Amino acid sequence: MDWRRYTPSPRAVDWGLFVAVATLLATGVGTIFAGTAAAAWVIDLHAVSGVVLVGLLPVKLWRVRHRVAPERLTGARIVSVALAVDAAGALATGVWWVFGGSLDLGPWGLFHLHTALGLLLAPLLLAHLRYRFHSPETAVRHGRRDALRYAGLVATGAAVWRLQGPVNDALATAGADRRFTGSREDGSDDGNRFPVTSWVADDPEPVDAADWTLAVTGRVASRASYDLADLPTGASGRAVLDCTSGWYSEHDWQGVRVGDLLDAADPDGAAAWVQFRSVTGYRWSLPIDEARDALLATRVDGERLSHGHGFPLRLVAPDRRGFQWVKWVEEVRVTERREVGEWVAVFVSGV
Ligand SMILES: Nc1nc2c(c(=O)[nH]1)N[C@H]1C(S)=C(S)[C@@H](COP(=O)(O)O)O[C@H]1N2
Ligand SMILES: [Mo]
Repeated sequence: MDWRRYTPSPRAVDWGLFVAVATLLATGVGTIFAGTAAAAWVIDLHAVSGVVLVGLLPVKLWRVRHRVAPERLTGARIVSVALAVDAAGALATGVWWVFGGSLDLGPWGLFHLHTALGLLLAPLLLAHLRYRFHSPETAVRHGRRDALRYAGLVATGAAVWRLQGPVNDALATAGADRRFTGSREDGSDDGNRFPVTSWVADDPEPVDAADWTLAVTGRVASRASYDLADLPTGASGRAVLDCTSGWYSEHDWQGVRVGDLLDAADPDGAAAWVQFRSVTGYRWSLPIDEARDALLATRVDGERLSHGHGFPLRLVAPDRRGFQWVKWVEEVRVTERREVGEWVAVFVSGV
């Protein structure tokens, strides 16, 4: 069989690689916000782009194999080799994750490694393009034929991605129970016995309930302050905490409906967002209508929340990824606009 018949021309391979890696980066970062099944396409596109890259990378490496002889290694080539190794590593860890692999890297695991290798592609690709960039005019020589080859490659990628589900099921791998986000189940319906995670570095001292109050502030007619014992608890709901580091856990949560706190405080006409603020400075906002249906939980599966999971109060925001479920909440702030700085706070609180 002559593989060249199925292989796009060299320039088209380079552009295909660029598009595949750019798509992988954009969708990889995009999964951070994929909370509902309506966003499953982000992960699907990520996976299909990964399979396309698996198809293209060997073609490119075969073509340039003579350039990497040790005596010919220049700065540009070292960047190229690093890029190839990193891409291969990101692909391998991604595929391994899909089929249920794990890795013990102290506080980190396989999914973290995949994320790190994936993010590293961005600077390496930029450096590589700086050295190796060719203008696009040379790309279109076999335009039609290459387009067909790419259509075939993408279709193959979609088929392979479609097949991994049944293969995982048939082999009963640890990858079989993944959610559409890629996360794997851990500790559902078992009270506090699920992973404790911080987005970056939050690790506060345990909160002393005697010193703690919950303040409702901002664009409200009557500000309020509650002791733990005064909180109008009695609401409950079932929701999935799905952390962007690759695990999810489903529980029954008990606590206060945010809508009940808002009704008591009476937001004014300009109120549009509700920000949940942690004792650590970590904070996140939800649109006010969504916030009404969210829960501030004091208990999980009937157990009092442990310190690690946010005692005395943590946000339960259904259909939102875990990093938005603020722990150790001490203030509910009604605002007109979303605070831009909360982005930064998520990264630097606790550092
Ligand atoms: N204050 C605060 N809340 C936080 C975090 C944090 O670092 N600080 N981490 C978030 C992340 S990334 C996740 S996945 C969940 C984890 O909740 P858990 O530790 O109860 O599993 O809490 C979120 N809430
Ligand atoms: Mo997370």
